[in-house]
Amino acid sequence: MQDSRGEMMCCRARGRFKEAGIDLLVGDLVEVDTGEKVIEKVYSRKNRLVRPPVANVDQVVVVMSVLRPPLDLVFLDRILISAGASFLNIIICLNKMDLAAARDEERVKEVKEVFLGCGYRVILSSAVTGHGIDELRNTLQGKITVLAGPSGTGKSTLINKLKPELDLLSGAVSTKTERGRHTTRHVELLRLDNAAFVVDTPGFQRLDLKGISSKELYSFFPEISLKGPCRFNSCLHNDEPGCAVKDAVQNGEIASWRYEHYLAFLKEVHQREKTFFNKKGEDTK
Ligand SMILES: Nc1nc2c(ncn2[C@@H]2O[C@H](COP(=O)(O)OP(=O)(O)O)[C@@H](O)[C@H]2O)c(=O)[nH]1
Ligand SMILES: [Mg+2]
Ligand SMILES: [Zn+2]
Repeated sequence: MQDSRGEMMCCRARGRFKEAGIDLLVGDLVEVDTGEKVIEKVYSRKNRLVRPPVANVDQVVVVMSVLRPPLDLVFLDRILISAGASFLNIIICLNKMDLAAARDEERVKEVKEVFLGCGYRVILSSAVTGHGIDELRNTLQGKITVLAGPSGTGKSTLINKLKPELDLLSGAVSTKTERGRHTTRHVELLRLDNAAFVVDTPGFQRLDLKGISSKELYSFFPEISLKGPCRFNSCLHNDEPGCAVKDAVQNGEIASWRYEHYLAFLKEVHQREKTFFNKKGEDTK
């Protein structure tokens, strides 16, 4: 347990929590009897993530690197859908800008524009030059933030930059796999200054898009869901005639790579739905 100033205290929880089936989670807001060192009360949660297991998350910062490892836009879109499906506020951080040569920088700026157009906040950063670090710090202020993103993109390094005393383990990216070697396994709220708490942990929930139906998939692509109307109300913007989304891709209003990701995810979700319904059919035979 830690108090609002970040002072740590080791406490027990009252037995009645266990009896009532309440698991305490990182991020829970609690009342503590500081004399007895016992947690007396757990406040109701505004949300809870399963992966990583954290309660009361205000936002997710998705950290991607622009190079080393290379910018993986499919992975980014997957995380955006997954976080969107959990109703989380999302900020995109494109890190290692110091490695971007002029040509890469142009591409990154294009990508940034696309995501700004979708209503996401985008921060360009470098833990090496310090570019964007103040913006990141302001974004985290007073909030509980989960850092998500592939390993090796600089999450631990960015947190170290924000608060050097934490001295988190960061891994040099091995040139062979271009992935970070050390990964952060346990879940802990790290307290930065200005009452900011961050969770630095790999893995994020539902990257396999489980629980998302083909009919709702496009609602996680803001630029697609705002287009329309299409000729058919039920249009999934795939190969239906009179599709306003396809027109918008053709005339450049919607980025073609975003649309391609949408189609690939749609196929994936369709496939799962088909297997699911086939299985159900067999079960009832
Ligand atoms: N050039 C450059 N390297 C960085 C930057 N941020 C992190 N790194 C390096 O990238 C590697 C992986 O960083 P790490 O923080 O462990 O990534 P994590 O797995 O996301 O926590 C380390 O060798 C860092 O020194 C950056 O902004 N620029
Ligand atoms: Mg790390
Ligand atoms: Zn359509």
